[in-house]
Amino acid sequence: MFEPEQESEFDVFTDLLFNSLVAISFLFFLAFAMINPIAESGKIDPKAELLITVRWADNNPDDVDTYVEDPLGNVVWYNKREAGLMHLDRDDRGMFKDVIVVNGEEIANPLNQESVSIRGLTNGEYVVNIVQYIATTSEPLPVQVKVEKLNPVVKVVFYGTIDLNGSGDEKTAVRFTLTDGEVGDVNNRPKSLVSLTRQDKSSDGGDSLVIDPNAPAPPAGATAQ
Ligand SMILES: [Ca+2]
Ligand SMILES: [Ca+2]
Repeated sequence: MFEPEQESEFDVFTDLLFNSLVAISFLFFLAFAMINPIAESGKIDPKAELLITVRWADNNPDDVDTYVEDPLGNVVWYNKREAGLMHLDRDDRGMFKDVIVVNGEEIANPLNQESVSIRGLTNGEYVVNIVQYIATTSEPLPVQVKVEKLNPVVKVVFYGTIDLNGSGDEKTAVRFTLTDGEVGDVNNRPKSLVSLTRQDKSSDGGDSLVIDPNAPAPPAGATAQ
């Protein structure tokens, strides 16, 4: 006569087991739904004439910043993401599981990459600098820098790896000159863009370079020991 009650307990157990499996399956589905778009993020078409890509190792917690100066003296960087025809897509701060927004959706992203797109070509010299804002180790940080001219066909203007050596280290990755769409004088003669952005331009009538006076300098305490 106890048999029906035993069957009932068994049914409760199987129900719990089944529901747990459903819940776990749903969590797996959610996890894969969030992971899959990462592979797609490389297909974004920036609709630009020039594309500058700065990349360092996936999941590395170090923060690298990209600075680009155009021939008119505009400088784009994390505190001024639009300048002239240039646009910095975002300030990648190197933290694991940062997010990007693609088609309105936030995507978890181990990628460490900043890119600057330039909508139109201006005759004169462009300067591309990289700066290590935060170093978490004393090891040099290899940073890949790529400059592409996109139209009418993609042409790699520069591709190289530059080591950054600690918090505050600024390197000129590449300088190049455009003349009616033709690239020339590719070199890496050092030129500081950080010091340009920290200057007070109000005395010489400059407008586009005036920046927030509260712009943070590289944190002294962040230097690796
Ligand atoms: Ca950054
Ligand atoms: Ca990142």
